[in-house]
Amino acid sequence: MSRTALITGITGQDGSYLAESLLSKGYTVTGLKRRTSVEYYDRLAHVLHHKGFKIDEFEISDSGSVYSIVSKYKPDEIYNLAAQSHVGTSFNQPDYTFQVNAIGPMNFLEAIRRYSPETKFYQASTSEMFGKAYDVMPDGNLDEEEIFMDSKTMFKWKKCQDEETRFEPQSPYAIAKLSAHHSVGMYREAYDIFGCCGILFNHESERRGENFVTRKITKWLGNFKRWWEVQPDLLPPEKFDFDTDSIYSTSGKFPKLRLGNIETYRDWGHAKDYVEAMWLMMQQQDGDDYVIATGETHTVKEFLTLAFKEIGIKDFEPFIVIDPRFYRPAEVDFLNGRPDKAYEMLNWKPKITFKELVQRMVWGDLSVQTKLA
Ligand code: NAP
Ligand code: F7E
Repeated sequence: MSRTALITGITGQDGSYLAESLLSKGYTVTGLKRRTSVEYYDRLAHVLHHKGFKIDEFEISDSGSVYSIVSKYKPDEIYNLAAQSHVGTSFNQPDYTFQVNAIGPMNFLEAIRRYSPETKFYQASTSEMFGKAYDVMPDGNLDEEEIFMDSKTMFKWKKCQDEETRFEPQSPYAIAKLSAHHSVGMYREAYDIFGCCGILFNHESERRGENFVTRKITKWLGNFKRWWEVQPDLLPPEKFDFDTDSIYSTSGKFPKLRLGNIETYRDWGHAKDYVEAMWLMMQQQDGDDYVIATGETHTVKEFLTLAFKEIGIKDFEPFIVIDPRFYRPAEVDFLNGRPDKAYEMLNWKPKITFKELVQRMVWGDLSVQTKLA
């Protein structure tokens, strides 16, 4: 008999990639979604009609709803990906964010304890839990910006976060996720439930939500390139006129790209690689926590530079506006994962590089109908 899995957050970026991956491994998959007035399955086009796949409805913040689902399916594996996943939004909706991101996972753990104790549980933890905290590790092969020299040892040291780094969350989102992270540890200890937490660093894709910074940039580039291409005189970018808000050509204007803090560092990978790590964690003998990252960090500015280069623009500065509306009350300045444990224990390594990620996202948005990749 094929193994069974429940995936919450099935309509999200990771849910769609994970469903594809599990179905290709022969699983029977039930995707869980919340009730919405309009059914929206764009990201699931590849799996919607697969015979091993179906969708069921639930609400993660409602314990009765979660208990019913778990006792109905008693699956081999549950992947809890559902969340209010936007850090900026969590500052405006802290209560709701906590209900979904902290109470929701607790509802699943309690349901497993009561109704299906053999079910394995995956919780989508996050690098945001580290917040301002990082460690320093020796490393010999780094860019100037990533290192500082220890005057005694003359080693180069790399700032990074791994499973041992302390948590210093900086947002309601991160606090709620940290609560869920500790809940999994507690249910593991107290009730011997198989629970694992993937401490995933930022991962993006052509299917990324449109208000995360990477996709916001590539979506703008796609729209801009289409506008630029229909300019009758096809001006080179150096010939555009700029004011604070718009880019003028002889025949019209286009709004500039408005962004917040572009100095922050993120460790960006591709979601397709990261869902494989989720599955590998669930195949281990015991539940545990793993950092999943590329081990490389880049600023939003670097992402902008590479992305604009893809459409032939060398300098992105004239095309953007820094808008205080997109600054957060507290920021996470530097994230750089050290995924050595996942390399060693799970034999996992990301395949898609930062440069390829940027290219795939830009080219995804350059085609009018973003193809599922
Ligand atoms: P995403 O695209 O925003 O997807 C989130 C999913 O959660 C959507 O399917 C959403 O449904 C669902 N959801 C939200 N509120 C819900 C509720 N009240 N009840 C039921 N479902 C609800 O996020 P993602 O990028 O795939 O991330 C997956 C998980 O990993 C999230 O838990 C996120 O916090 C975590 N994470 C993400 C990253 C990353 O860089 N992507 C890194 C670390 C951790 P709708 O479609 O109806 O909104
Ligand atoms: O911001 C800066 C922003 O919203 C990245 C989620 O998947 O990864 C994600 O959280 C950086 C931040 O992702 C804009 O201030 C500048 O420094 O794309 P983001 P995030 O906050 O890192 C973690 C690991 C998760 O767990 C989350 O679920 O970019 N930034 N200007 C901007 N960010 C946004 N969204 N919009 C801007 O205009």
